[in-house]
Amino acid sequence: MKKNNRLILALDVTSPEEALRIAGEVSEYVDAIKVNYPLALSCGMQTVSDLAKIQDVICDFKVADIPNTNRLIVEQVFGNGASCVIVQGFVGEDSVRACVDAAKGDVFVVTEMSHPGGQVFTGPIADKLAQLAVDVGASGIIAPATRPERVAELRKFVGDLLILTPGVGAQGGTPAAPIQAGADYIIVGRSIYTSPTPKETAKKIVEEIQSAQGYLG
Ligand code: NUP
Repeated sequence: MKKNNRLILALDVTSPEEALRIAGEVSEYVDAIKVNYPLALSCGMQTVSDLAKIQDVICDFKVADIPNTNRLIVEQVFGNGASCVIVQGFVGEDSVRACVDAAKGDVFVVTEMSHPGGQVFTGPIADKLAQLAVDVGASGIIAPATRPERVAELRKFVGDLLILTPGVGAQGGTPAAPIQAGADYIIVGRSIYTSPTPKETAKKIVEEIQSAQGYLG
């Protein structure tokens, strides 16, 4: 996955035409497109394959099953042209390792989730989930942009693995804070795809990321 803008679009729309239009509009400002169940279930995996012709696609399927089922899911993800998959770590090392073994690209492990409920169950085990990501050879983790201090803490566990941070905009996080806390990318959905001018909004977010990087020196 390239690292030009440090912005990943969460494309949680439910029409193929809208998905392809927005993806095309913002393509120069994003490094990858993250698809989740809303898009995959409404548009089908053909749209995922179509998007993969425009950008690297991350399938945010939060894969969370026994090792064999995880392997079967991950094979479908990469067979349809995606370059990355997001998986849950709480199902245990064997299940996550099955994803890493089956992947033809990057695997990211969810740690503490960005919403308020994420602090209840995922928060207390997030450090272990980050360590698990390192142990199985994952490419990186998902950490909460809504709690930049947690991003900084989780960085200590993952070394130079990638940290992707959702929760910017609609969930209250800012583009700058997670980057200053050590995130490699921010993930933004609603703020961009519900904007009347998605391209302008994405450009503005990238400018904020660049200012934050400047601040880091
Ligand atoms: O902890 C997480 N928080 C989160 O919001 C892990 C995620 N994968 N996500 C996803 O990021 C969420 O499912 C959605 O697709 C995206 C954030 O979208 P938005 O809040 O910017 O609209």
